[in-house]
Amino acid sequence: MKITDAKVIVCGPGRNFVTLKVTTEEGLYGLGDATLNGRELSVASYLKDHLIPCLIGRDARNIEDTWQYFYKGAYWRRGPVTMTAIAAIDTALWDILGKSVNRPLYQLLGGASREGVLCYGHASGETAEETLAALGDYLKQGYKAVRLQSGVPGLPKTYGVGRGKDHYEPAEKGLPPEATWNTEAYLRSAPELFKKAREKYGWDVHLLHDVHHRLTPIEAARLGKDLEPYRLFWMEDPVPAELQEGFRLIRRHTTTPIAVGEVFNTIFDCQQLIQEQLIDYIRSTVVHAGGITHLRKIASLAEMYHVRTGCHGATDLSPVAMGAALHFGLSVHNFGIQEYMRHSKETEKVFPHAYSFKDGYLHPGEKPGLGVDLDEALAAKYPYERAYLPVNRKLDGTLHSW
Ligand code: EZ4
Ligand code: CO
Repeated sequence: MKITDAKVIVCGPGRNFVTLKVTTEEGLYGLGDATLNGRELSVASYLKDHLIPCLIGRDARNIEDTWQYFYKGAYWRRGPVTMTAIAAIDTALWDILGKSVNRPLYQLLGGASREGVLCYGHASGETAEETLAALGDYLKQGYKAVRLQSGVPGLPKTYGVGRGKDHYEPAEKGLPPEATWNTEAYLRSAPELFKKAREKYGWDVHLLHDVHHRLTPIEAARLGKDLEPYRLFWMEDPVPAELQEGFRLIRRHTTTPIAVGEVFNTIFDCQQLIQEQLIDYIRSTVVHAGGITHLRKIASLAEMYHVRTGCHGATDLSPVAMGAALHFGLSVHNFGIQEYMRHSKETEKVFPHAYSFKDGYLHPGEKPGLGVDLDEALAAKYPYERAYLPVNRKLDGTLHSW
């Protein structure tokens, strides 16, 4: 099964996506998501200029060897651009393998360990009342788990709060927008939101929250304690995670479960977090953590330490990554939950897919491989436009994590 062609497709149906399409001599093709929000063209170039020339002619079935070839063979290892490019190749090869034996991917990963993939939606609003109304809408749609984010009083714009009824999309065209941050106002308002949510909707729904890397360990410890009465499913990214040992401090103070890792790109980013049982959920996903091959290794390590998966699934991960995440989530034993932000209508049309949502669960479908396609002619109608995620500053102008 010789690889005869590989091309990178960059498109912008509502937001930018980079997709790799790998073709074999038999005429089979596989897709891999290569989207790195705000740095898309670097991955496209890394693939086109450096990896694809070495990929042509390789046997598409040697997935592990190909992964090692591009990881160890680069000499310069790890990093988001490298690992996203390797992930795209890896995902495309798993897609081809599934198509070649006419099986949905999850069957090649050990089969279904559950009937569906529990997912969480995103409820947000400028005020707690708006967020609670949005939570009510999600419950009506059948969601069993919902992330709550609300505006921080006094700040013009807050992470995670959608604009009007639009799908939440933080990247903006042009140069990076600037946001502001006030830790004290946030620490006062966040627990209030969850108090109100429990008072209004009770205890049957799983509630989640994303701190988005804004706190220090001791601040995160305080927030975790303040949230304890409301029994969150998780508190996500409480601090930036370059300093893995920093999580010890949070852990010492609170039983609120901790999730981290959407920006991690290898197992080495979470090795200490997992082995010291400093977290409960690992958020790394197929597209940014080296593909299905590498994510399976992360999950296997996590399984030994009672850590479950909780893959990132924002709209900047294309339906190709979502399909891959669902096959992974259906099969892996220590699955926890899957993030699910619905893509725009334009994106859904450009990427026809077999996965579907029902009663709070996602299922990857039964099509061979990933079950996700790319309509190239339609994609060509939505050209790439440069866009950036915001940068964030404290009220005195100091640059802060966004
Ligand atoms: O801000 O994917 O949990 N989800 C998130 C996302 C991230 C974006 C960044 O590209 O934190 O909304
Ligand atoms: Co997040």
